[in-house]
Amino acid sequence: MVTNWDQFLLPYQQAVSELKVKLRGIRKQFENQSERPPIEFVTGRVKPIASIKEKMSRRHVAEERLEQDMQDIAGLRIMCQFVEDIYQVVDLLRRRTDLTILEERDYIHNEKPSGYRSYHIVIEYPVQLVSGEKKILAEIQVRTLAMNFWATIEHSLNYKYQGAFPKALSDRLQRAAEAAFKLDTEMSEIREEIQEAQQYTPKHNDGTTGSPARPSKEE
Ligand code: 0O2
Ligand code: 0O2
Repeated sequence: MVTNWDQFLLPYQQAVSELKVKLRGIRKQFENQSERPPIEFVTGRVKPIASIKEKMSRRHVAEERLEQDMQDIAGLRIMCQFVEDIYQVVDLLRRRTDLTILEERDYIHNEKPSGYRSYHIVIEYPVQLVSGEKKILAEIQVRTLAMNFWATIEHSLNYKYQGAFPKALSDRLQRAAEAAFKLDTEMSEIREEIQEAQQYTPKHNDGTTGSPARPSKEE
């Protein structure tokens, strides 16, 4: 029985704060090396008590199983520009020694029936408390800006309908999710074409790129 929620949630708050710093640090490291970071921005939250209780009753989670069975009390979100960045971020996370990945769910290539896409990672993360080390579960959602755009709006609309959209609306939302994914694909293709073009653009002696200037008629 959770008698003191503030005390119960304290390690989760610490984990979210620490992980936000660490994940934002990845972006900083790329920037310092003048490389385009695969991370656009990071957000994080501890699940509100009301949402924890609602999910406990919906998923039949007993209070004494809360720590093991509710994986997203601590939640982090990593937003990326391109779909490829998501898999680069996942690789970076797999190589870290300060967290252990327990589960990975690829809802990008296996989108949810709603149309939802993201890459979910459940981690075990050790927080250092005065009483000693405590390992807690946290969920990291990695998604593109377009996936985030769709999920944020769908989530707020869903709230109004309490999860039960009329069929016509859920069909439209599903189509909107496909449109967002097409946008992601198109952006990746544009980026690839630009990269290829840059690869074949001759470099001038002064280090600038671009087609050589046409000789003027006088020359
Ligand atoms: P900046 O300079 O404001 O961008 P905190 O723990 O205080 O750092 P907080 O208040 O808990 O952060 O908020 P949260 O929800 O964890 O993260 C919000 C961060 O995400 C902020 O960055 C926002 O600027 C950033 N953010 C939100 N939406 C977007 C977006 O559409 N694009 C971009 N690029 N960033 C966004 P910071 O770190 O506070 O810094
Ligand atoms: P929040 O904090 O409001 O975002 P379940 O929670 O039972 O649906 P499960 O198996 O525990 O599912 O985890 P899953 O499906 O890997 O991840 C659940 C989380 O993914 C949700 O958290 C959402 O953040 C996000 N999500 C999943 N499906 C959808 C969807 O159709 N639309 C949107 N907008 N988000 C989705 P919560 O619990 O809703 O919490």
